[in-house]
Amino acid sequence: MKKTAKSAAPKLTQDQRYMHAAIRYARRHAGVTGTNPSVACLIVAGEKGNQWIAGRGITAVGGRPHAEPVALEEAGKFAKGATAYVTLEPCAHHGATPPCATTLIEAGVERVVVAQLDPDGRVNSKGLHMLREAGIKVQKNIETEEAAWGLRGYLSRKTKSRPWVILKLAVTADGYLGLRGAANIAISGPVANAQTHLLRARMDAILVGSGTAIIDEPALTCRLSGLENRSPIRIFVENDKPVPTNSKAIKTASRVETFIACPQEKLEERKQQLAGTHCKFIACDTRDGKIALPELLADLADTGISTLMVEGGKKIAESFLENMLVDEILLYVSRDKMADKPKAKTNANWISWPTLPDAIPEGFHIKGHWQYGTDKAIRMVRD
Ligand code: AOF
Ligand code: ZN
Repeated sequence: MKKTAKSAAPKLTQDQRYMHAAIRYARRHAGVTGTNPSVACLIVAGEKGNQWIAGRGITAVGGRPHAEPVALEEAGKFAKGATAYVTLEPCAHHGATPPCATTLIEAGVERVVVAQLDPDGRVNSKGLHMLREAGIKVQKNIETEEAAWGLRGYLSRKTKSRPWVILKLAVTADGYLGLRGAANIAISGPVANAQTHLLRARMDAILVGSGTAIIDEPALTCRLSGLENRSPIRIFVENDKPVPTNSKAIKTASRVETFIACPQEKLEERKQQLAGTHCKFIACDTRDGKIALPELLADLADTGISTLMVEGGKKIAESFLENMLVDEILLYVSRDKMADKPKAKTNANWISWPTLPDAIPEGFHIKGHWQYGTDKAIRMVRD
C-alpha cells in the first residue's frame, strides 16, 4: 500500500492565520516608529468561508497615527461587523489621537483579536476592558509568543527599563573574531553582510567600543539600496580611548545621529573637543574605571531606545555578557578559517572567541539557524 505524505505543520485556525499575517506586516516598520512599538491591525470583513481583508494599518513612521485608525479608515463601511486583528492591545489613553479602543468601538467592529497585552501603564488591559464594556467580543492571547518576539524591544523597555540587546558576532570557522590591533579583516561574506545591514535598519541603536571606532572605522550605517535612511543611532562607548575628532564616525555625525558615551568627569572636555561636530553626549557612571553598562542601558531606555545591537569587538562583547545584559546572540560563522587567510600570517595576534555553534554560552539556547551564502547564522536567546 502506498503511504500518503503527512503534513508535519499543525493546522492553524483562521484567527491564528490572520494574526500571523498581522505580525509579519508589523515587521515592516520595526525600528522606525520612534518610542512607539510597530503594531499592525487587519480588519477582516465578511462571513465565515468568505472573508477578506478590508483594511490594514501599521504604526506610522515616527509612531503616529497608531495602526488601528489607519486600518479602519481603509476599511471604511466594511469595518461594521468586522473582526479586528491587532498585534498589541489597542490603547486606552488620549494621546495626540483618541484611544484606539474608542476608535474601534465607534467604527462598529464586532470582534477584536489581540496577540499581546500592552504593559504601558496607561493601557495595561484597560483597552480590552473598554472594548468588552462596549459589547465587543474580545479574544486575547492569539499567537502571543510570536507577537512578543516582534515586540521584544518595546516589551523589554517597558518591563525591564532597558533595551533588548542583540550581540552580533562574526567568527571564522576555527573561532576567531579578527586580528588584534589590525583594521577590519573580512570574516563574513556578502549575503551575511547584507543581512547585518537589514538588521541595522530594524534596530533603534547600534553600539561599539571606541577601540573598534579607532581601528576599524566602521560606518555602522544601513547601506541597503532604498533603506539608507533607516540607519540606527550610533553609540560609541569611550572607556579609555576617545574617538578621534577626524574619524569617519565623528565626521558623519551630521548625517547619522551619533552619541558619545563617556565618563561623567570627561563630559565637558569631550564636549569642547567635539564642538561643532553634531555629536551628542551621554554622561555615564563608572564602575572600576569602566562605564557602567546597566546604567547606560537604563539611560538609553529613558531616551526611548528599545532595541540595541552591540557590534563591537571582543572587549565590549565580554562586558555585555559578564553584566548579563545580552538577550540574544547572532553568531555568523564563516566557511573559511583564519589559518587560511593570507593576511593572518602568525596566530600571535588572532582574537579568539569561545562561542561557537557547539559551545553555547551558559543560559542561552539556540532559537534558529540559517545559511547566508557561505556563512552559517545562529540565533541564541537567553533562557
Ligand atoms: C495602539 N496602536 O499602533 C501603537 C500603540 O504617545 P502615544 O499617544 O502615541 O502612545 C504611545 C503608546 O501607545 C505606546 O507606549 C503603546 O502603549 C501604544 N502603542 N497602541 O493602540 C498602535 N503603536
Ligand atoms: Zn492607539
